[in-house]
Amino acid sequence: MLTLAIIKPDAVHAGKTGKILAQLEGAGFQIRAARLVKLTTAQAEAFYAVHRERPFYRPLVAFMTSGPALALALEREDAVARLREVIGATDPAEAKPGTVRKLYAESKERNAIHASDSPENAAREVAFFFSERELRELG
Ligand code: FUP
Repeated sequence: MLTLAIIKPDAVHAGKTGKILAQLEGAGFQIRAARLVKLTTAQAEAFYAVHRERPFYRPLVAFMTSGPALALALEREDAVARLREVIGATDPAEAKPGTVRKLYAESKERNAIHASDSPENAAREVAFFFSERELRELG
């Protein structure tokens, strides 16, 4: 099963990409596709459309377009639930010790990593970044 992760602009800028990738691989995830992206405003708006009525939507879009981010299609058994465990709570202050967000997130707004929150969203989000063809050719 595949899920989508994004190492967000705060973590890429801070030089944490390698450590986070090592942690994900150590947790049993295989990288099936990866691309460094600088999201456009339209892409970030579409990706986070579910949050468009929330007060944090505009700042979230601004942050996600502020610099390069690393999109990843990750595979393992029970990938969606297991990746959510590995990344920790949205707010690093509430994240469990050893989770990616506890270790690397600056704040609830600049929280180092995204992970799909359901199998349906994982399918949609993987397809947002990666074509069937590149997943098949790389896999
Ligand atoms: P998560 O699934 O843990 O990434 O959290 P959400 O889907 O609730 O939120 C998506 C993103 O919106 C978070 F990663 C960061 C941002 N956000 C805020 O900036 N403030 C909030 O109060 C909640 C979320």
